[in-house]
Amino acid sequence: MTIYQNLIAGEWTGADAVENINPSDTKEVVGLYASGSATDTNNAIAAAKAAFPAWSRSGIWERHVILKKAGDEIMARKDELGALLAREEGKTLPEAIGETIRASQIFEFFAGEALRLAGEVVPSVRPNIGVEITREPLGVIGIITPWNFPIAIPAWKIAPALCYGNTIVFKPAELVPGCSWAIVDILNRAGLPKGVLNLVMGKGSIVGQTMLDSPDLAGITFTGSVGTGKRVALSSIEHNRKIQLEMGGKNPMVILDDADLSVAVEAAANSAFFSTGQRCTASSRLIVTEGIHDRFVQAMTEKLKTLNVDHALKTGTHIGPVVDERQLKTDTDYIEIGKKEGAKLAFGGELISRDTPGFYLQPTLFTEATNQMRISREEIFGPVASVIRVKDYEEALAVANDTPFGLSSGIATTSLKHATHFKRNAEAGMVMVNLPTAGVDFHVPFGGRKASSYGSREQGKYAAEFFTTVKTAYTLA
Ligand code: UN1
Repeated sequence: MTIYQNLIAGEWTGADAVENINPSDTKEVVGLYASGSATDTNNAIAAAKAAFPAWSRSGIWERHVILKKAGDEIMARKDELGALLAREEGKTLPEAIGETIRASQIFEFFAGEALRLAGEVVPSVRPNIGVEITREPLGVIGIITPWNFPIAIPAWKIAPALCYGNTIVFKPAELVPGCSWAIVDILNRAGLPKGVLNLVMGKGSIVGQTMLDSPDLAGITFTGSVGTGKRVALSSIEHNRKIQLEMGGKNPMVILDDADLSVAVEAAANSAFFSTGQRCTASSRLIVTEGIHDRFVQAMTEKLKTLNVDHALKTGTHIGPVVDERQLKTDTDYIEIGKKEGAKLAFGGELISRDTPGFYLQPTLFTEATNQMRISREEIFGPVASVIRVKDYEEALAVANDTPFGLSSGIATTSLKHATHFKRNAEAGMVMVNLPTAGVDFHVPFGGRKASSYGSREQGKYAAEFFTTVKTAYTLA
């Protein structure tokens, strides 16, 4: 089997490789991917540093053309890349193709943004002096991405980094190197100068740690666990480095008595179980008022019976496998914890076997949960959700906000009054009314509050906050 190598200083390199395994069929090796060393990582950082002066002064048309080419190629290959994504991560083929289209759209968006870079010219408070305010690229950016969105999250960090003139050392999650390799290959062929974008696949403990220890990274943008995010933060203070962290969620979905039941069930089932619940925007706490509680639980369990858990590439699959054995163990451990804490298992909870050996788990719904239980406070990152019964809207809002996290918060209601109040008072970076908490647009800000996020927003025009630094220049006329 050929080895998909790392890209360092414009050269494909690396002989040590690991297998990329398909979670829908653990007998299938998706490919062999290089596993980089500390030396590889340091070489990549040095290459990015050497490439920065020229790239930071490159023309905006050159950046536009490269980003546009990449977006176009990703779109043209959406079925093939979507299938690769589904094979390495386990989300269903339609979800994977949708994510691939999103990645293409992100490149198209930032191709456009490259042509719209602008600053401000303002008068000084002193006579005969002019003031210019401009944005300059930050320098070498470290990009560390998680396994759950193998193409969209790399795209939404790489595209703005390049658009604003930064160079990159990119470390994708070890579980899903395939899509990352593909987009680096696409960008490399699209004409990026050597060293502007370096790919170092491999272990967090080696590649990631070497990045954290480097004084030469001006910024790190990271999506992943709270624990690793904290380590990124602490090491970055020492190096006076800018950071952008997207970490966990324990997102609430409030369902009020006046909700349209089918809208509520669609939004809750999608948020909690699609993409196998493996989204930091998933809702795992369904906070339901008394008057609709029993009808909602009944309709949810009916809905769950109709969802097929199976091989990600199989037509008709609604929920693919869990990503790997370790995540499956976390999920089943939390199911046991939920039972011990006294929540009632209303649906699922069991492993299932299919034609191929994979990590298949039923969508799992607890009822009679309280907001104090561990299953309500800790992020599980699997197809497991709990229903928490509350008296009224006021209690629902209080429970929704009573969490260490603050990424996305949803409400199902037909009341304009409650929807408006919730939008203003939900302690989250994103609020969804009559929509799933997960599934976001690519052109508007993404991010959260509290333990979910740190630093400025990702995506859309707001991405410039992280990927640039502001300069104020005064000139005597
Ligand atoms: C989405 O819900 O469409 O890791 C995106 C995550 C998020 C992305 C969610 N950063 O789940």
